[in-house]
Amino acid sequence: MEPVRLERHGPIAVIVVDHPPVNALSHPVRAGLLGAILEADADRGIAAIVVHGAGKNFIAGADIRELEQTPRAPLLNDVLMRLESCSKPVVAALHGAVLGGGLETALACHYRCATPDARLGLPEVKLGLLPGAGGTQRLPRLIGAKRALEMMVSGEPIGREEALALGLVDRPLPEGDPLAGAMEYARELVAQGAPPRRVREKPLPEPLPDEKFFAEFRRSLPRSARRSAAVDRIVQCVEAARSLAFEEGLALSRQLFEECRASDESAALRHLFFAERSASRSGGGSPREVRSVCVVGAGTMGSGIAAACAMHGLQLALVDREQGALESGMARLRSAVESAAKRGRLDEGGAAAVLERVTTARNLDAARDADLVIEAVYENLALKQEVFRQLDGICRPGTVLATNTSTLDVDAIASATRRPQDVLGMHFFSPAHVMRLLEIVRGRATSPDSLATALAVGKRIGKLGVVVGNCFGFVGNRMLYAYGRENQLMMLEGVPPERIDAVLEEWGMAMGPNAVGDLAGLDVGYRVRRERRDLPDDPRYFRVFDLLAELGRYGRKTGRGVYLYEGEKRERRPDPEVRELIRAEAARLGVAQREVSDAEIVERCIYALINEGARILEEGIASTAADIDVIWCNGYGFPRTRGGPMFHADRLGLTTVLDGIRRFAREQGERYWQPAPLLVRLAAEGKTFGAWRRAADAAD
Ligand code: 3H9
Repeated sequence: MEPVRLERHGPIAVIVVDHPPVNALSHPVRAGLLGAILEADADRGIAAIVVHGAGKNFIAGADIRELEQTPRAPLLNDVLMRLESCSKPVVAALHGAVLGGGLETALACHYRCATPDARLGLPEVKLGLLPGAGGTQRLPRLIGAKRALEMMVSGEPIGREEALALGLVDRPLPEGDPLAGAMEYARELVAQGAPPRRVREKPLPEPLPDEKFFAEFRRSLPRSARRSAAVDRIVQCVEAARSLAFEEGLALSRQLFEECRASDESAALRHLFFAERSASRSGGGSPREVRSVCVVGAGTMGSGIAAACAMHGLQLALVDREQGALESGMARLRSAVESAAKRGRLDEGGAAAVLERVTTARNLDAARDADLVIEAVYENLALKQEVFRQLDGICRPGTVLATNTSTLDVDAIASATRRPQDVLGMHFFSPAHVMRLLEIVRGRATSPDSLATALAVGKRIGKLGVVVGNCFGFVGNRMLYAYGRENQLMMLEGVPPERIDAVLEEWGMAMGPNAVGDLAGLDVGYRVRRERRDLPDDPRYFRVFDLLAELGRYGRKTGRGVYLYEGEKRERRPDPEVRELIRAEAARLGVAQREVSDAEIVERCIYALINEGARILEEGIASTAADIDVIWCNGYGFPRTRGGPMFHADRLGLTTVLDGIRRFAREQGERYWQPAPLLVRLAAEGKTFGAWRRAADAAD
């Protein structure tokens, strides 16, 4: 079927964009649109034109897959210039997603009407792009430079009511399909003799932004936005809208768009766009229906998970043996729900409706009616096995039993039941009601349906679920150990912890490894390491964190860890005493002090991460390199503009990474610097992690 068709309803022409799933503006759509515009404009029997998107959305923007190639004519800019030039009124019938090139299309129409579900935005910046089809020139002319800049720099869409208030939408339509209302609007316009109204002919509204305005706007940007080349170019384009004629501003924005499109930043963000969507696919299983969830353990994690479930419409039972724990868990849950309500994040009914869905119990019998149980008790294998043994006796057949363990063997936990096919891991990240990442751990016997159920629940509660295999640390924490190891060794070699953090933060990590350690609590990792039997026999291994934990310096919560946290704001401050402690420990262990360059700090941490990622990939713990990228960008603060560790490695070239690892092996010894066999093979073959599939998967 043609992706664009022209329908005639008496004197009203309707151009229908019908290109599932989201009416993206791929080449055939642009060509179809142009053809339909020319035909409708030339037809004397047509008095007005409506542009409509079939399905649930108007148009969700350019086709992101096509952005990999040089664009083919007709370019969207040219199509929209022609649309705007139409000699009869053109009405945009807005509903659902009106995003990116979709909003730019609406801006080139002469009148805009919208149903209440319309979401209007220019999210290009999230893909490292700027609105390249006139959005940077038309939006400021319509709603003013300040609001236009805010929308383009944040990339966040606005709702219909705000769009009406801003003059971005002219007429509200009732709920449902917008087409009838839009045609009605078009007929009225014809009856009134309303002329075509072209945004490009409007001057920028007063007060005109001056140089000072733009300088201040740039200064007010958060650090991450100031580093983004796309943001910088968006501001340049709006400056051009102020000082240049429309056509010149448009030409400049097109040129800057092309620069963005060709940038590494945009390639990385586009990679993540698709990686995040494919990570959450079920891989063949059918999800079971889940209406009620039972969370066992009302500690920090348990109450956070419970809050996430209840806030997203699930019936929730929170269970803890201890009355005190149950009460403090409920207090945390309530405060999470209330703060979400304050920020307008809850649907109808607000906090009261959410809390009504929550019950508490001291006894596991409360799990009897649950469709899914998530266990979040203390991290101890025997305890968890006992909980699962009991659940096995209590729960209905088919209930999915999940453990929130971050370190224990999911198969060992499943073995306590007679239904290992229904057991899996759901590894949430703290705070569980905020962090998006969810590692879903596939045990040896876990069925595809159980996995699909966990993925579906994850999606429902706003999480990004990624299925991973069962091993110590799964994907995220196992790689974190490799990355953290180099941080620890460099501290012993004499690099101050604050310098390592500063260098890695400058490189793009949201937080350096030492600040992260303090935030998570140095005692947490310390306890985990005491339980492990597989650690290298190396007195230097995580010695600095262990030493600080032994001294009761647990991090933020004790006011001192690697850093000091004093004063009202409790901001991190380097502690000279820690430097001394590390120096003395290095001397005791006989670690020579040496100069380490900024480049070495980055390469040792990041190459260690990549090398471990390559092993994880080859072992099948992660299904694809893209899954690893999704995990590290969403759970560990890896810079999205670098696309994740495996994408970054592919961009650097695997030979470069391998050469670096071999150099470190020569300089530091081979103990930690054995290149992963997959890395060696792919580098030799000139291939990438991104394109690699295990033989069994490739044959599917
Ligand atoms: C742009 O417009 C540049 C312009 O300035 C023009 C310059 C010349 N392209 O998210 P979902 C696919 S840049 C291709 O799961 P939802 C998506 O991959 C663009 N494919 O559904 C998925 O496929 P699959 C600016 C796209 O209901 C399926 O559609 N626009 C695109 O949760 C369903 O997606 C944006 O950045 C696309 N543009 O959310 C908007 N969009 O099933 C990006 C979606 O095979 N899109 N797909 O995995 C979104 O924000 C959400 O997808 C949307 C729907 C809200 C529309």
